[in-house]
Amino acid sequence: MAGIPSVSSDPGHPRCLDKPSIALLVLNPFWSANLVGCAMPVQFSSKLQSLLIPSTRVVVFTGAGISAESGVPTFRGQNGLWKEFRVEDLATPQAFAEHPQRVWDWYSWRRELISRIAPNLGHLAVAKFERFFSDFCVVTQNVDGLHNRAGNERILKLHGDIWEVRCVSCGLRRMDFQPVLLSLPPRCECGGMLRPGVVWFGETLPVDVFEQAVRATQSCGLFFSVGTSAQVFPASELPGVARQHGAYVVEVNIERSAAASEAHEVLLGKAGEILPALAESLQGAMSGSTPGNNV
Ligand code: BJW
Ligand code: ZN
Repeated sequence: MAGIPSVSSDPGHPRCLDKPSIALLVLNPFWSANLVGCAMPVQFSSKLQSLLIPSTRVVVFTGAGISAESGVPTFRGQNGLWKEFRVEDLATPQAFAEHPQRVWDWYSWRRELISRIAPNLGHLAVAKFERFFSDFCVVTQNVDGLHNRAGNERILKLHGDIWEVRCVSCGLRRMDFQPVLLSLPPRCECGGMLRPGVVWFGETLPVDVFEQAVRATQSCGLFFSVGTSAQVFPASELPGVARQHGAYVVEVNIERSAAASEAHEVLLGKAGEILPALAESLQGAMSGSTPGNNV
């Protein structure tokens, strides 16, 4: 990926965090205290612990919150993009039809920002999950490509990819990783205008990708919903679908989301702190040690 720094070049994310800031709310009454790795205690239920075995089918569903600790702004909330920008000016097909330059300026700014940052400990933990669980996929609403850069391969991108460009005339799609595009709006070889390869409000999600996401959600045994407000349809339905089909649903978020009521267990805290703790617990399972012994 030309122009994008690799994971290993990122010195900004220490392995252990000095000041643990996690407050955990565990809704399942049958929970055990497990202290894992680093300095930070993370507690989760014995039910969740029992599912952290390679044969469990796992889906990790992610939203903007997992990238927040890398420096990618979220959409909603105090410092969210929608506080500063209007959705209808930037993230609808109508906005692009009427003001392509304005829309591209915004995407160009975001591409440049994302090109300068790196996956964080949360992304890296999700990449460890993929190596541990034999049936695993990431279903992400994020367009930033940070799961790819963290090393995940099985990724279903519901809202497209900010690094993809698509011709509005001939339909050609290609990846373009240049952080700064030379002329905006960029043009296709056919002369048509290129648009960002993302899904805007009012547009249909890529049907095959969404179908695969629903199938994976319906058949998994453990479903993590990480860093999403679960306010955007149809992605917001997935935690409920997972629960209806028998999965154990775990939310990881700094606050309860609209989908928290679908979760069996809510782990309140930063994804970049909770997910690495879970990943360390997997390593304990691999080596046969008990995570509780790490105290
Ligand atoms: C942390 C953390 C940390 C922070 N650790 N956690 C009325 C009018 C018109 C349309 C509609 C309508 N009502 C419903 C609709 C449909 C519409 C919709 O849902 N609108 C609602 C907003 C009302 N949906 C659509 O139009 C979709 N298409 C559609 O429905 O087509 C029909 C269809 C039907 C059935 C099947 C298939 C299709 C398309 C939606 C496209 C969304 N596009 C965007 C932009 C993508 C491109 C880009 O990036 O520019 O996608 S909008 C934006 O929201 C982006 C995100 O992917 C998406 C979800 O946001 P997300 O990820 O949840 O982020 P936030 O910011 O909301 O939340 C962050 C969370 O992280 C918070 O909870 C924090 O607490 C947490 N957090 N730091 C852990 N460190
Ligand atoms: Zn074209």
